[in-house]
Amino acid sequence: EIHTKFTDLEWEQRRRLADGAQNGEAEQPSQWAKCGGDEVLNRNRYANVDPYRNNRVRLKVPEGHSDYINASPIVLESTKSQKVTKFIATQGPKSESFSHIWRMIWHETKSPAVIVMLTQTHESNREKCYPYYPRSPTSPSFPINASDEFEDGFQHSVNLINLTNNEEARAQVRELEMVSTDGSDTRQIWHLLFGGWPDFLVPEGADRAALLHLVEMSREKNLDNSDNPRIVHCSAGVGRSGTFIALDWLLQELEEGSLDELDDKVDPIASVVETLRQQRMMMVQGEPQFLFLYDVIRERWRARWATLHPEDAERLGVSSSVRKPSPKRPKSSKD
Ligand code: PTR
Ligand code: PTR
Repeated sequence: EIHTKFTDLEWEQRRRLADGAQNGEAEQPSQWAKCGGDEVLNRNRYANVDPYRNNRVRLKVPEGHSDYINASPIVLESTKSQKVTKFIATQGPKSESFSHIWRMIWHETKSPAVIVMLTQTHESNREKCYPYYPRSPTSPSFPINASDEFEDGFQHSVNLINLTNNEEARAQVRELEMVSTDGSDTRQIWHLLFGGWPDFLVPEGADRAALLHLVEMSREKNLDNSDNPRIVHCSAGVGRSGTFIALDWLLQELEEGSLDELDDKVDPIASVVETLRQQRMMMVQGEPQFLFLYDVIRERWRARWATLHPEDAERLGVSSSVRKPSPKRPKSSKD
C-alpha cells in the first residue's frame, strides 16, 4: 500500500548523508596557485568551503585577473515533467569583493532576477554576510565597481526602488534595479531577505511556514522561469542554501505527483541531497537540516494524500478539511 510508505519508510541512507557532507572533488589550495593564489583564497569567507573546480561560476573579467567567485551553478530536474530548475548557490559576499556578486548577477541571470538571502548580515556579533545591497531608502543607491580591481569599465549602479515587509514569508522584499554605466541597460532584481534562520539550525515555529511561502515567492518573482537561475546564499552558501534548494525541488515533486508513487527503494530526500552535494560541497548541513526536510515534506505529503484520498485522512491523522480552515474561526469553537 503506497499511501503508508512515505510515512513508514525506514530511511536507511539518512544518517550516512547527515554525516557525510562531501561527494564531488573540491578544489585544493595547491591548485589555486594556477588561478590566483591568495587573491582567490581571500575571496572565500570560510577556508573549508569551496566550489568544486568542475562546477563553479566563472566571473567575466579581463585577462590577467582571476575569474574566481565562491559560487556553484545548481541544476535539478523534476522526475515527471523533466523540468529543469536552476540556481546559483553562493556564499555571503565579503566587503572587499562584494561587487563580484553583482557582476555575476549581471552576466548569469536575466531580468527579473531573484536573490534569496537566508542569513542576517550579523549573527552572534559576527559578520555572516556583508550588506552588499542598498539597505534602506535613506541610502537607496550605490555604484558597483567604481574603482574595482578589474578596471574594465563595469560601473553599474544598484538602486533601491521599493522596500516592503512580506508578512507571510516573514521577509524583507526589495525591488532593486541595476543600471549600466551609460544607462542603456536596466535589470529588475528582487532581493528576498529571510532572517529567521540561524546557521546550522532550522527555522522554527512560524518561521517554518514562512519559509515555504518564501520558496513560493522566489518562484513567482522569477516568473516561474526555471531556466533563469535564482541566486541563493546564506553565509557559507551550503547549509541553509542547500536546504532551501532541496525544499524547492521536493515541493515541486510533490505538486507534480511524483511522491505519490513512492516505493521503499527510493528516498527522494536522500537522493536530492546527494545530487546537490555532487554540485556543491556540504549542501544541507548536518542532521537537523536533513531531518527538517523530512518533517516538512512528510507533513505536506500527508495533507496532499488526505485531499486525494479523503477515506485515508483519519488514519493518517490529517483532517481532509485541514487545508481550508476558515480564517476567522475562533480557537474556542475548534472541535
Ligand atoms: N585550479 C583548478 C585546476 O587546477 O584545474 C581550476 C582552474 C584552473 C580554475 C585555471 C581557473 C583557472 O583559470 P582559467 O579558467 O581562467 O584558465
Ligand atoms: N567553517 C564553517 C564550518 O564548517 O562550520 C563554515 C560554515 C559556516 C559552513 C556556515 C556552513 C555554514 O552555514 P550556512 O551555509 O548555512 O551559512
